Amino acid sequence: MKTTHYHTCNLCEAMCGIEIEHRGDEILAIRGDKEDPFSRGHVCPKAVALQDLHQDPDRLRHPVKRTVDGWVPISWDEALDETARRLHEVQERHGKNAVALYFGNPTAHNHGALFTLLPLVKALHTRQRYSATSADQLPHQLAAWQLFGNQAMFPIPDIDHTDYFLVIGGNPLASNGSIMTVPDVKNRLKALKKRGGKLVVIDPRRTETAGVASEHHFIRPGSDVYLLLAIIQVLFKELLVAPGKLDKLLDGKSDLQKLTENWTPEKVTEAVGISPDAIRKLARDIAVAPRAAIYGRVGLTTSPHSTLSAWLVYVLNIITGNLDREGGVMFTKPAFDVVALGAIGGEAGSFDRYRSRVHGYPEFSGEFPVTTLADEMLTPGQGQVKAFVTHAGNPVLSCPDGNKLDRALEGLEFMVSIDLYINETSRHANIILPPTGQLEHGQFDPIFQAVAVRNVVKYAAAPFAKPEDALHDWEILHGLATRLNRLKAKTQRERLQIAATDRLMRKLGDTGMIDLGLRLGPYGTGGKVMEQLKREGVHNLPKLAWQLLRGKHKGLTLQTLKDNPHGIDLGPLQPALPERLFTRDQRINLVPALYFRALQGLPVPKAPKEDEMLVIGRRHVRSNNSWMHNSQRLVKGKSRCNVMIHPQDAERLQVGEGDDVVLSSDAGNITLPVWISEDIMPGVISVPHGWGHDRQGVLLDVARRAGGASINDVLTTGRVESVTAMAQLNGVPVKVEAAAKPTSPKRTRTKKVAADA
Ligand SMILES: Nc1nc2c(c(=O)[nH]1)N[C@H]1C(S)=C(S)[C@@H](COP(=O)(O)OP(=O)(O)OC[C@H]3O[C@@H](n4cnc5c(=O)[nH]c(N)nc54)[C@H](O)[C@@H]3O)O[C@H]1N2
Ligand SMILES: Nc1nc2c(c(=O)[nH]1)N[C@H]1C(S)=C(S)[C@@H](COP(=O)(O)OP(=O)(O)OC[C@H]3O[C@@H](n4cnc5c(=O)[nH]c(N)nc54)[C@H](O)[C@@H]3O)O[C@H]1N2
Ligand code: SF4
Ligand SMILES: [Mo]
Repeated sequence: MKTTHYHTCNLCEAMCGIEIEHRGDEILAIRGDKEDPFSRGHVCPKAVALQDLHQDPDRLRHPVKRTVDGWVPISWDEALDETARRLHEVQERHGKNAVALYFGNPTAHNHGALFTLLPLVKALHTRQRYSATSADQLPHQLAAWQLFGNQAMFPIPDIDHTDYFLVIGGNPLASNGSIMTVPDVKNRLKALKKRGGKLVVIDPRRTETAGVASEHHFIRPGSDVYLLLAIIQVLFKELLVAPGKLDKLLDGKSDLQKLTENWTPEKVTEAVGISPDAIRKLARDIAVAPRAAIYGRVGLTTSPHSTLSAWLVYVLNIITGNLDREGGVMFTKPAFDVVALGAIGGEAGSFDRYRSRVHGYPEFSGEFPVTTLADEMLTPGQGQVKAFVTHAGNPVLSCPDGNKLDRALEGLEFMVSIDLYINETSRHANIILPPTGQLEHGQFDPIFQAVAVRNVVKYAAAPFAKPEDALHDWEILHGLATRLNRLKAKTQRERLQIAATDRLMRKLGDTGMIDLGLRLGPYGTGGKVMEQLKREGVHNLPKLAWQLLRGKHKGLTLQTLKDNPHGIDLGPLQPALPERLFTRDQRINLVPALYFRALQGLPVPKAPKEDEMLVIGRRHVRSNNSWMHNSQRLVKGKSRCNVMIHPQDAERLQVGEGDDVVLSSDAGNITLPVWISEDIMPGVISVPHGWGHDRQGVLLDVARRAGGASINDVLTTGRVESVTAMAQLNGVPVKVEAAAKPTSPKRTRTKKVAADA
């Protein structure tokens, strides 16, 4: 019998509703769910590839252990027991910080993992914590914490109502939006233009988004900070600063004026590559637009000066009165309030409480930047990392200097990966713990609902039953945490407490935790309990949880979501200040001390060197970071992993369309074909990341054959942002040369491993 199941795609941040038609275990079709009030039937090509992921013969279905005879299947009990025991042994022998943890991007798309990662973090109690954050949105979180008192309090563009949308370093038409959950972004942008609004894109490449924009400006990679400073300078100079109702909440306006007064358009124009007239026009257009939203994303947060740039984007919204107003940038009122719950759990934000062992890099939110991960493993001495846990991450392809990390992982005493595949990173593991696949678990998006362009909430039950002998991510993480805690427990009391927590978690399950969060949230009726938690902290949560879940409840609960399988629209974003501010005085200091210092240390920009080539990244709608490349229907055709280059540069290098070039740096080199196009600035090349699956031992049959190479084999860990030491992945100089022409008629791709020490 044919059945239709409504679900949510969790591959990117857009949360598209999907409709899965199946007969038993056989998937017949995956389509957009037209009745999903938020995504309105929109999907991208990746949604259909969920079927490939579900059926992929390379996807692991049971735990495996690496032995001299290769990978062998083992039971869950054996796998979890051995993993916990070996991690515990390493910590006993070498100290707590000898175990490092890395959480990757899909962790954020998995509610079960989000609910259970902190207990594992607590059980291991190591300072060696890492995640994709420091290769991604860290500067946004830092700015949100510094300005609004909570690292999860992101201002979200009110794209459906704005009159002027300025996108700096984001390409939502390919990425489908980020820290701005916005399914069907293309039609929303069309609607913006139709109502007379303007879309303006600032990007070193004429992107897909730039292609539908009213205006596009090429910008020299890494120079956004100078553009933003000059825009703010013009606003002050021309008396266009107008925070409106926010004015009474602001401190530091005159500091900002003083700090920016010398950054004139004339001073920055050469470095930025935008004329002083155009910069002035940008400033005036923002100021006169009835409602404007200024948005910066990955191109801005992973390039030089990302700390300052991310902060200045928020500042620009504030001083033009666009924060917290309709059509500007606004805060969500999420049904599952991760922002408030995070603050109660002590996770509002932190910076530089302690520093990393090898390079002395500052901690951010309990994590070190990925730029020091390999060195913490390779550098001998007290505190050297000897064991590693990865969850839903592939740092060998996603972090700078993949070859160095490869070498570092080789030298570990023990490694475990909680992952679906044997890929570039997990091939180094001793044990791999594979969770259920995307269509075998329920889907709820506490993070992405909290950054969506409307207030929405949805829970989708699993389309397919959990296979026998499979575990969900949350069960694996919880299982490990429980075992580690048992090994550490010294008293009978501690052991009893661990058993009680274990019982509670199993009884609640992931859905119980969702239900609890909803009841505590602003549409639930657990407001009093929430207040109690705020006063007393989380230690009382288990007791309160039971009271709340048992009690009668009139507000929004999990049952409400089950009764509405397409999701619920809770309305457009609404003004929320000052009540929503988490700062102690419920005010916004425009220039917190760390930005004051960073701005004073900002070097005067230099004109670009003539023969220097800066590399930037590129996302494609048919790809997803370093994975989903094992789907034939997504990777088919000519490899999209190529070097986009301007005709002028191609001529100088004497390369023609499709010819190979060698990209090199101190870290290593890769060889890729060129794609010559006027859609990129001269002096800039664009290369997608996450490719090159031909490393030895990778068990991804389709991906292996898909070609390409990893740009992160050329990017170095040494190039870090000066405040946070986070990775620089965009606007990085690399050497580009024509590859020696092959002597045989068939061109073969060469790929040398870095020879650095
Ligand atoms: N040069 C360059 N580098 C970049 C970027 C760039 O633009 N340029 N972008 C950066 C950004 S923004 C990010 S977020 C990072 C991403 O970097 P990572 O998070 O390290 O890597 P991903 O490619 O997302 O790999 C996800 C892994 O999770 C596994 N997986 C998928 N779903 C699940 C699941 O439900 N559970 C579990 N347990 N595992 C799962 C996949 O098999 C895969 O191994 O890359 C960064 N690296
Ligand atoms: N299809 C697809 N969707 C994805 C992903 C994916 O891999 N594939 N990854 C997901 C993830 S993890 C994330 S974080 C989001 C990212 O979402 P986006 O930020 O929208 O990602 P990108 O498409 O990489 O857009 C970054 C843009 O910045 C530009 N850029 C590079 N350097 C600079 C610079 O110095 N200044 C300026 N102004 N622009 C610059 C690049 O040319 C590029 O167009 O996408 C998510 N969605
Ligand atoms: S845009 Fe594509 S990948 Fe992203 S949620 Fe929608 S269907 Fe999934
Ligand atoms: Mo990301």
